[in-house]
Amino acid sequence: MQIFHNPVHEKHAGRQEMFRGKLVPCHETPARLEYVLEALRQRGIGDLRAPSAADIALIKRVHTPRYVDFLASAWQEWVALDPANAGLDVLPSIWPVRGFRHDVEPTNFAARVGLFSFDSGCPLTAGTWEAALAGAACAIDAARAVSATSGKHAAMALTRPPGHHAGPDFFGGYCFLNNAALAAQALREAGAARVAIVDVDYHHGNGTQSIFYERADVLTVSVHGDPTTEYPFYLGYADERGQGAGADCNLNLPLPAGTGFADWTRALKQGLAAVRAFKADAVVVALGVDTYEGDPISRFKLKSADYLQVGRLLAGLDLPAVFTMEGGYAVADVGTNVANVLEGYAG
Ligand code: Q9C
Ligand code: ZN
Repeated sequence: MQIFHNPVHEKHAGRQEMFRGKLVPCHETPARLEYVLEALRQRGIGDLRAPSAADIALIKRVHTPRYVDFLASAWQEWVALDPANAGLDVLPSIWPVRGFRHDVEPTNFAARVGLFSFDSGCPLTAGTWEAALAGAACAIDAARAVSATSGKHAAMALTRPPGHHAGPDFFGGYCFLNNAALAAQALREAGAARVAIVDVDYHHGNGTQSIFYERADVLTVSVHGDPTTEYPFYLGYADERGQGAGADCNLNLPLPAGTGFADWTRALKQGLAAVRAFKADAVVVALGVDTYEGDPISRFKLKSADYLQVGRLLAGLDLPAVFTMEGGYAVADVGTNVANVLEGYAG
């Protein structure tokens, strides 16, 4: 399996996130990916590839051009406001809600940050754009690597920062560019008529859902913590089924906090049945392992050995597959859990 590794992911290193009323050290750290690399190396899984240059034009067909341009220049703008800002991260602090205008970009920097984000747990740092862009390139390259194949054949993009909370024109939830959506778009443009995205991260893939909500060519499936109690709260309910041409092309499978592997697997199988019914030509797996029992910010109860079975179930689709790396914050166990998925997948 080709593994596309973003060599500059470590340049995205947030200092603090707003969490339960306090600024706390970021949960989404460079160490997470180092544990994945080490686990893959130890088990001899996959061959590592560096990504090519990111296809910005493709990125601007998934995200709005004005959002991409904002991300590309945000850090420079921040430091230009005050040279001392170079020692601080950008943290969003103000947002437009119902009734506010979204079509006018304020000149004020903080106001523009709020226009393009949805939470204060997602610091934008000096290296965020470079890391996000290289991660996106990994996802696009992984898609292109499997696009000429059929049947079970996979590539993985080791994406940091993760992507599934990033929408058409907003960041949040530790995500800036939606790597899974970019992989799906790349698969479509390489000839797959129908692509499915299966999001197994603990949190609802709100960004991915929003990007494809009115499209019939990409099925989005997400198994996640019930948004009535779990982040991102404002999206991810079962009655969100897609709209317009995209009607019935979105499937949300929310589960209560505390759900264990047996019930989680039943939901995943329902999601995989939808992928088969959709007659997808390829699948993107948004692979978060924050469903793990030891995850510090999530509340499902999967055990490390369960991830082998997750991989086997995904392999049962018998489709070309692109894995993107999403959440998982029990840092020392993230490598084992990701490697178990890939090992189970490879059979
Ligand atoms: N009080 C991903 O797994 N913070 N993002 C939750 C709860 C946001 C998780 C705060 C969690 C985002 C990719
Ligand atoms: Zn998550």
